[in-house]
Amino acid sequence: MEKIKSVKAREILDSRGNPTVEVEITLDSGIKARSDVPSGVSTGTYEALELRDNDRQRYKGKGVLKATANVHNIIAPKITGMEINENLDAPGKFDEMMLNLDGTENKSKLGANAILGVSMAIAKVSAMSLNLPLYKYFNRDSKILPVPMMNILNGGTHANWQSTDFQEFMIVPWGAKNFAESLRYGAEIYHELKGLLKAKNFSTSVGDEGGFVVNVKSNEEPINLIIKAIENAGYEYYKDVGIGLDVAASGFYKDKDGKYELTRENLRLTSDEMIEKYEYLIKGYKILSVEDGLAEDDWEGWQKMNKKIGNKVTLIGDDLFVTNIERLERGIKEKSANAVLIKLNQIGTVSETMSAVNLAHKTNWKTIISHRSGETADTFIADFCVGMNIKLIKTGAPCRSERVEKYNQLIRIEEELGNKREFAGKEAFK
Ligand code: 2PG
Ligand code: MG
Repeated sequence: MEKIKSVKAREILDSRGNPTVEVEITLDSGIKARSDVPSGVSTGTYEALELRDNDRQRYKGKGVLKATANVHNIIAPKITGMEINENLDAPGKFDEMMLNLDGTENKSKLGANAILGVSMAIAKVSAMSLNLPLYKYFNRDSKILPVPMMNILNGGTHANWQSTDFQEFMIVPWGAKNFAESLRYGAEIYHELKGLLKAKNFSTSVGDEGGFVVNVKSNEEPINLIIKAIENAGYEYYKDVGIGLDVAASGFYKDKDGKYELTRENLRLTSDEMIEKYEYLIKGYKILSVEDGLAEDDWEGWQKMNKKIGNKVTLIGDDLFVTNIERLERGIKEKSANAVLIKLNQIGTVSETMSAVNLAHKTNWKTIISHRSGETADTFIADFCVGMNIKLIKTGAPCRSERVEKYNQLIRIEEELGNKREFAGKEAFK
């Protein structure tokens, strides 16, 4: 049985040039693994706490030296010397210990960034000590490759509000025959879109997730541009490639009067009017999914929305559920949505994330694994996705290495699985 020899944390940079936590764990045998923690900007209020130093002298207060110190001074002394289990509850045992050390509701004592860095690194060294690829560590029979949801037009905070109010316009190449092909469809369409934007004198600079930042007049215009790009690339809209949206409505919901403010369209809408807008878009464009169509506290609105359009579209809760099992249980009970976005750093441990995924699957809800807008080169989510039988992944445009590297890892996994592999394809939305 292998033991943990050392635990080291360091402050590194994420894709936005902000500090984040990296954890490196070494076993007695010399096996070593590193994990990097991502960071969002359109974060949900109910996410676990990302501990920042708030020292204005460094990185405008965004340093993470308190979090790395917590790994060194509080977590490392407890887990150094502990045995890595030879079975799947390895992250569970360590996660439970860290939850006890932290003792708060939202991981505010140690920081979810400190805890998650350790939790992911434990999973990685455990897999390595068993001589398994990470995806097989979560399930030795895993074989399903997800459909990528590629965010090729960035809005909201990811584009500093210089583009649409809706945050993400994603192409979904669900008609491809395997993962590598779906990625090829996506990349070809991305380049077609670039040409189209250029021809129309739009900017082709990109936002935080590698999608274009386009100064359009409405939140509908990008849909038409993207459909044109899909057709220009030689694909049939919907049959080969569909569209999914992340509205990220909490970002433009105004608490004072309970209205959703769509600056691009000069509109202030109620929940009901937002739902009507989605009905119109779904009818006109056969949109496949709408994420965070309403704000994170608008439980009543979500219930209405799901009742009205939940049978026609995948309704994904991101800020609403924050990968938190209690919020997810409430959503299931109230029939608020039919899918949940999964982000490890929203909850802060691998095992709690696994519980959220398992609960969703048991309830027949769809799950979508997601990157954060601030990312690193860590490809943990690609393996986690396959290992947990998650059939959809969103990890940005086919542009910017921190996004593309996750897709590339899935190409490697697909190749390694050989004949055993299956591509989720259209089943992913059933
Ligand atoms: C989202 C995410 C990722 P952020 O809203 O789904 O695309 O954005 O990481 O900024 O919360
Ligand atoms: Mg979202």
